[in-house]
Amino acid sequence: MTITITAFERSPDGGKGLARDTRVRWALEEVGQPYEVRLMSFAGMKGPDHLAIHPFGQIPTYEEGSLRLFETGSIVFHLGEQHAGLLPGDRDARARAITWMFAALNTVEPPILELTTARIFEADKPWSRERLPLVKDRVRAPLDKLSAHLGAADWLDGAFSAGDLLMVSVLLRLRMSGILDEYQNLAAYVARGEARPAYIRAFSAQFAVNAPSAS
Ligand code: GTB
Repeated sequence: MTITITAFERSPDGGKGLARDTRVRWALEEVGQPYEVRLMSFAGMKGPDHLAIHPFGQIPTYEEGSLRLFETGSIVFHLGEQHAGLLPGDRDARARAITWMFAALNTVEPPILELTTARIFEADKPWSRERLPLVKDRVRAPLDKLSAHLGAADWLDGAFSAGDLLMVSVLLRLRMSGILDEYQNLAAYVARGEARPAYIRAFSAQFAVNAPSAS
């Protein structure tokens, strides 16, 4: 059955792979499933056809026959449930991998999103300069613990899993801030994720659409 996902017709990040379709593309590549992409304009994302699939009018979405999904975490989880390569077979290891998926999206990502808001959308506010260090410290708080947990290991819990896919994707957003490089083992962890052939294929596919030179 054909799998179709949605992505920005031109991501504002200019091909850095930070929009969330990259996570879904990466998961699809890890499990070896071919997919098609429907590129969306901002207006199209808010139109009735797309809202019928994604109630919040965002990307990415996932269609497979009559199944229509939204929320990146749910899409990655679905792929992990349906195909080998993202979630371990052992019951307890699988539950732990799912726990790391939630940790990435619920614990580590929210302050990182807040940092993006503070740096970009609040930059012109009179209180912005004073607030930024507080927001950065809120980013560092879970990273201190994550770094201590990872230690010298390659992945969060044994073999690479959907938990690592989401955690690496979340941490990638930090690179430009310089905060990732404060944690040598986390920077190496992210680089390990980016070196996976599946990530390279996913990144290239989004880059072909979003690079400034793309037509
Ligand atoms: N919780 C949802 C999920 O995980 O799927 C969040 C989905 C979401 O935020 N989608 C964004 C979107 O559709 C794109 S990824 N935004 C349009 C809108 O809300 O109208 C967020 C994003 C956007 C841009 C960049 N960038 O340019 O760097 C990075 C990430």
